[in-house]
Amino acid sequence: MKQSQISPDILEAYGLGEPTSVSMLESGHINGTFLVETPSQKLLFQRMNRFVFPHPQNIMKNIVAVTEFLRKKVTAKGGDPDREVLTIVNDRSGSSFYQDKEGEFWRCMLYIEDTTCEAVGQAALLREAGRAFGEFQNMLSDYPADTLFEIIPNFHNTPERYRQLEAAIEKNFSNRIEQCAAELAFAAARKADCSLLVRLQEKGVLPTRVTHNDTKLSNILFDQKTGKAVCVIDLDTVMPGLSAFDFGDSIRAAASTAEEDERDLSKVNFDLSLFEAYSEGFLSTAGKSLTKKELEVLPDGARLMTFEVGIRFLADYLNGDVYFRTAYPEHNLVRAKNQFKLVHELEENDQSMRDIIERLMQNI
Ligand code: GN1
Ligand code: MG
Repeated sequence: MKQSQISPDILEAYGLGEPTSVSMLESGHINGTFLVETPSQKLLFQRMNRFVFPHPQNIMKNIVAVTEFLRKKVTAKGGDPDREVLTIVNDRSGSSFYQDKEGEFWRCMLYIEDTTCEAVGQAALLREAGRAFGEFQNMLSDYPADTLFEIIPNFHNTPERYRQLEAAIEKNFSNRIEQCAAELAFAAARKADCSLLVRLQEKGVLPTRVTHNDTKLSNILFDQKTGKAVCVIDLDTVMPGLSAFDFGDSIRAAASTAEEDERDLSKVNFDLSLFEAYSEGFLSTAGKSLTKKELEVLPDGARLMTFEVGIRFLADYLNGDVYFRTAYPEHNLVRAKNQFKLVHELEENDQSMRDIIERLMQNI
């Protein structure tokens, strides 16, 4: 079966007959996502990437537990859990995932109508995104973190990510080191910075929380008519983590003036007004529950998360593009250059970011 297809046995496992349409959605670098329409419903099927996620069963246990917890919170607030929380659809045997004949793991979710995802934002959208991710973190603040599986160990351990880059340099599997000499020098100059937040976490200065860990703008569904954030999606990496990294990953992805694979670096800029809009939304829902130290390191989270994703793209480029889905040979290098341009601008705007957070916190 081709990677871009969904076979009839999968649909049958979910008790579905002949669909009226099936389309592959191109968003995301990791899983394969399909929209399946039948006369009575719209469903999303996802093939979970077995290379990235060797234990899909554990992901589904995490997601089922977390979404059930969130449904109760949303219901208690008077919200609509079918719209504001992802709904996992079980297969006919009652399982939250299905393994097909080829050994691939699939899951099925309800499609949430009249919503859209955005990759790059405007201020109003970012305020909403910040509010939604802040609220997500808030709702999970009393979730017992130690009951969750750590889906990808060391996922946001920046010094460990740096060691992975060093291993990729050492191997030089794809023989591409010369093409990225400037980027490797940029990374090397920031090696010491990598440990900043992880060290504070190890010392207990920063608390470990239940975090989303992939907070890009496209992981929120917005209401098509009102522009309000409806639902946080892509819960694959919900696990214990740092608030600064969830905040930082959003800034990386959404306070840039271009998408993360824009080649023309003159179009890639850090936009302080977008940073302010996101921060305003985020602090309005998460601000009160964050410690003074957590607030203080939010700008560090933005810089380090951007750097971390940059070195992951670079390592994957050196490893021969085995992790992130690429559309052309230099795609990962383009992404790394793009992220490093942003790191540079985040460094230059460090004080301005701190001033904004401090000012916004005065009204919380
Ligand atoms: C991947 O799920 P997706 O494709 O949105 C990656 C994130 C990166 C992101 C960069 C499990 O996210 O960590 O920040 O690409 N997810 C995983 O766009 O590695
Ligand atoms: Mg993801």
